Amino acid sequence: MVSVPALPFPFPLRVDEAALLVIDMQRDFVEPGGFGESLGNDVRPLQAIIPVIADLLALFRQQGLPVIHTRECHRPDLTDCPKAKRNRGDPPLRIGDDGPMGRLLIAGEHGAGIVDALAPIAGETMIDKPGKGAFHATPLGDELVAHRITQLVVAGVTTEVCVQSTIREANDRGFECLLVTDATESYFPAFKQATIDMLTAQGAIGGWATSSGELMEVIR
Ligand code: TIU
Repeated sequence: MVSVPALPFPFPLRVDEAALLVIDMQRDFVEPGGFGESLGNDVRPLQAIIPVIADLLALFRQQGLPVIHTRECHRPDLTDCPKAKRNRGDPPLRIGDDGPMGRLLIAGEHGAGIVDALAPIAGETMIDKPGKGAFHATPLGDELVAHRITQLVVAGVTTEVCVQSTIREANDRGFECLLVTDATESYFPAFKQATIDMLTAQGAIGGWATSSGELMEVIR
């Protein structure tokens, strides 16, 4: 066990039981013309975390530690997309509609792919998820148990939507989560901070938070 400086108190990292979980770093959320922009968001601020996640990926790969990526996406026939999700709000383009990067949030389309700088490499796990939380209707939980992973270092977008949902799902399943604060971003800065505050309050009721610098120094 090694101790990572974190909020609300040091995270007891068990390196042999930890994985890096990179959530939904897809063009659809961080590039113009995708799902995130169709919801009315300025997606550009999210691009700032790409180099930070690239550094985390490089270190985990160099150390031979497991890496898991997720993509929020749906089958082309939308059978795994609830009407309540697709019909929400009044966006110009909905899930499955044609956009400049292909059909929004549809598996296999360019927009649903991971940004080039963070592309998975051979041996890394990819979880396609129809929900916000990465455990809902996916094999993630079974994969973690099979590989004896008990701790998740969490990065990706967006902090208060898919990242927070996933951390809460993980927490209820007995996994310990360390959120890397400069490796996650939201379209709403106040929501990012509120998420960090909510998760780490009450003695890490949802999990811990640290910076990439502090984490990487300990792992190195
Ligand atoms: N809209 C928003 O903030 N997020 C999502 O729809 N999905 C994820 O967070 N991945």
